[in-house]
Amino acid sequence: MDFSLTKKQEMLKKLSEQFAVNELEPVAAEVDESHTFPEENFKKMAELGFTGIGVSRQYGGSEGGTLEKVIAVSEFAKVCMSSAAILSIHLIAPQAISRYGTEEQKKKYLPRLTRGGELGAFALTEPDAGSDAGSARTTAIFDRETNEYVLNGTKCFISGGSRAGVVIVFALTDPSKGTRGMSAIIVEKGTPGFTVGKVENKMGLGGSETAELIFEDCRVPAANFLGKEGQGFKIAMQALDGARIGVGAQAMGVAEAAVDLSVKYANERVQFGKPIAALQGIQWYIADMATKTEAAKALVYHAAYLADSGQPFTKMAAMCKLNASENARFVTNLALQIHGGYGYMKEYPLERMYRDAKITEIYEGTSEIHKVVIAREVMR
Ligand code: COS
Repeated sequence: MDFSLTKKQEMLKKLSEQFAVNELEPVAAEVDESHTFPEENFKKMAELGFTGIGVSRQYGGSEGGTLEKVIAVSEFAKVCMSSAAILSIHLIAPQAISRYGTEEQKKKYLPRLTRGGELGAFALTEPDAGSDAGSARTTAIFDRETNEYVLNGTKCFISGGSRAGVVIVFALTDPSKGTRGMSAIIVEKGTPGFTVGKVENKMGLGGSETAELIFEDCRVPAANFLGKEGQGFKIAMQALDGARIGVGAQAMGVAEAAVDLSVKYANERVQFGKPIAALQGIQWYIADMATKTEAAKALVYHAAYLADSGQPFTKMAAMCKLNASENARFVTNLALQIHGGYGYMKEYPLERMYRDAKITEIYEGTSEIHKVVIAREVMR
């Protein structure tokens, strides 16, 4: 399989790298420490077209597909995991509207979510429906008289939920039908009955806000219905298949950076009269880290290739996410170890990378859920 990049993709990689180094890296530690959403940088992402990856130019998008997302997200993740997560998760909403939206919805929402700099969010998880997403209880009951859906329920752990202008909410339009009664609805910030609850204080990803969203008799016009009635769970699962490749890209990027930082440090750090790079113990660490990271990258690219060539990719998306996220934890842990006491200090990015890497094993589906998905696909 040929994973070499086209000229356009090479240019995107260069642009992503320059933007990451010039704009994201200088504020990465501060954004994390102060738990501040990098507002200015998100606007710049929109101006440069990153927020419109995978969306038609006709609606303000930048075209491209999964590989373009992988390129941008992994470059961002090398310096700022919060920014990588913000972009990766934001893209779920415009891409879902591109795929399932009516012409009217595309014209209304896509320009806002692409060049317009408005953040998108994806609201599936509930306090009692995490891994078991099919047990979500939020309802959206149709009111014939007003031609509106009335939403009631609470979503939690929603990335970007507190700032998003456009949220795709999954709710039961027919609670008697379980997952087949779930539908997807576009809800705009400011809709009466829609409020932001608790904003979480997390171990990592300080710059990417995570919030509770509360719907109390929140009336949404029927025109905001996304896809068909009862199609919501499938829309969510398909969106998650794509999103999981995005998490694979985050994990791949942070691991690549951890390898590079470790090589640099090992060459500079002198102990016992020579650089620690001369010690076989360190060389073996680096050899393992580099090999496993290359393997993670190959699976992420493979999953992106399948997605972009229109082939089934549920299994490979789960495999690449499971593998890259476990590798990100393994590699950032060893990188921190190689840096010793310095790695534990906030002056170095290692401790942040280690904390940020951990979430990739949990969000967009835990490692355990990915094993369920992979086993089902492999053993059918
Ligand atoms: N693409 C399209 N359709 C899918 C799908 C996929 N990847 N996965 C499942 N479906 C469909 C099934 O085909 C089934 O359709 P029918 O009703 O027509 O038979 C329906 O969805 C229900 O599927 P299933 O029976 O497999 O659902 P389960 O309740 O067993 O749940 C898992 C499946 C566990 C895989 C799902 O709940 C999941 O992914 N959980 C993790 C959720 C998650 O990632 N949360 C993070 C949220 S964002 S931070």
